[in-house]
Amino acid sequence: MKIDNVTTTPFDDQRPGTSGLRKKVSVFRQPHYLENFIQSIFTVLEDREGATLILGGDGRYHNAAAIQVILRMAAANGIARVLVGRGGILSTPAASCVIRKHRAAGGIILSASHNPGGPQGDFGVKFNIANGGPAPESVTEAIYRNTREIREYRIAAHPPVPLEHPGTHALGAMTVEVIDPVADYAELMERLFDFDAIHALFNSGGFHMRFDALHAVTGPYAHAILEQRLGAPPGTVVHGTPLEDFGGGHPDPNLVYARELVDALFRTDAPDFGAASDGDGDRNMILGRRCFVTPSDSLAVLAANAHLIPGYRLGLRGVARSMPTSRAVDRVAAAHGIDCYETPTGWKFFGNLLDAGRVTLCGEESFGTGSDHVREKDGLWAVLFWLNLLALKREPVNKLLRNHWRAFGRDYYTRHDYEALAPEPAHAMLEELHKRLGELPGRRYGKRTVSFADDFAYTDPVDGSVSTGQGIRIRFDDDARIVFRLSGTGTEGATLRVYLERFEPDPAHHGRDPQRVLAGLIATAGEIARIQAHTGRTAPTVIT
Ligand code: G16
Repeated sequence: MKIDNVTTTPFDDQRPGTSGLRKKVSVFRQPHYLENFIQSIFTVLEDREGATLILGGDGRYHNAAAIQVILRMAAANGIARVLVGRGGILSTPAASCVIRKHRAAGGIILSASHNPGGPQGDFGVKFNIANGGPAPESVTEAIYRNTREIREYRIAAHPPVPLEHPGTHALGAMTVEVIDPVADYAELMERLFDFDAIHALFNSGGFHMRFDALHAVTGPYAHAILEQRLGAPPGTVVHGTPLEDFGGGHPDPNLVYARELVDALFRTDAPDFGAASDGDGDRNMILGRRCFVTPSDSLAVLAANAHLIPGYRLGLRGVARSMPTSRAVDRVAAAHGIDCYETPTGWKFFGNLLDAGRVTLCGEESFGTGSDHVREKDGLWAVLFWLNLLALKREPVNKLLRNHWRAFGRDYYTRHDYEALAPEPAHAMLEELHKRLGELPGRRYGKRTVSFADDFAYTDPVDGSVSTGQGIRIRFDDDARIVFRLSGTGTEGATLRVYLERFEPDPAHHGRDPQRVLAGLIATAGEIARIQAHTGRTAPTVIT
């Protein structure tokens, strides 16, 4: 097999963000762009000679072409064996599962997650390490340094490897194994959850579910697990065929982009349970009949009930949440006497805590929940966890939630996103806020006084690494909280995220509309950060 050493020059925009390198498809299609980044991954992967690598993606536009390039580069860089999902498909949690099960040196996942796809949409490359989780910052920074210095990449001359059917192919000295993308993952789910109980729920005649795969990667997984194994009637999974452009939709499971599902769950003939996942299958949204469960509440409910689920019956070692996630899970942890960790946004920050056995469950407000079963957040896992709970409790989602709030209190919560802002004023706004942090405590806004303000910094308790500048936190005398940060996953301008929350202990006040309850705090956020003056925006683009 002929191997070419191709001369190249560095690109200056290949620093991975919150979750891998995400850019417009047009950026990735520039000559050498993908190759430079992939070579930088292989260069950093020191034990690549003879190693096994996992490869797959969410099926979005450019997935198929990129996989062939990566296979040829893997062969040229001494990888011995690559396991690829059939058709180039692997959800992010399934990739994590396969990396762990097959003791691979790592995996490359092609996805821009919930960002739109298609020729005008986004593409992305994520690198996961041997524990199955996203590469930590030390590794992503090393990859980035390589992209700044790269002068040459290695690629084998070889025709495309057929990926449509399971089987084994030789690419020079390297073996390419095309695997069923669902099998290993489904087997793991069956070990964690009571499939018999969920099967009985689906066949009780009184329970109906709708799962919206948003034409993204979870379709094949949901069809196989919910309909074929668990006996949910055909048609339970909608939009279940992955499409390169996600059918023109935005594969983000939230109240705005999964509108069709939300509408279906709020109709008079609504199903009992609704759920959706995102482009690459790691996010989840949970709905009951006329009821939306915030991701922060979902994490708290799962933590409070984990001991009822077979895979977690010994209890939880601890829990973790990203800093902007509401403190609902903290209350469960306190009641159960277990540790609760607050980490920066980004699943990679949970990796060390999970590996060290300090936490079992973790989650984020950004529709991500997961556990130590893999090292990624896991959309379908969260759905199965809820189904298992519903099968045991046999009560509506809204009742389960109300009972949870009665026991622990309710953290009213919302996130306001201002998308596609001009980057300069957005950064200037946060810099201004940063400079004023010292003067905020003691200041009065409406009926609240600021009690605390900082820019969140995190010291990893396992390896001692420090991550600074992770978001501005402002707390008030009534324990209400506002967090400001810029998204690390957008590809168009800057996105400001404003996270708002307030605790309500009294069950008599648990049935209110969060936007109303938080209206005063929302106004205060606009005032403190001078959002309109800096951005010209009078309202957020997305409210969840
Ligand atoms: C990624 C990360 C998450 C993060 C989310 C939002 O999710 O894995 O940890 O919470 O982005 O990040 P940001 O607020 O910086 O946009 P995904 O599903 O896009 O991989």
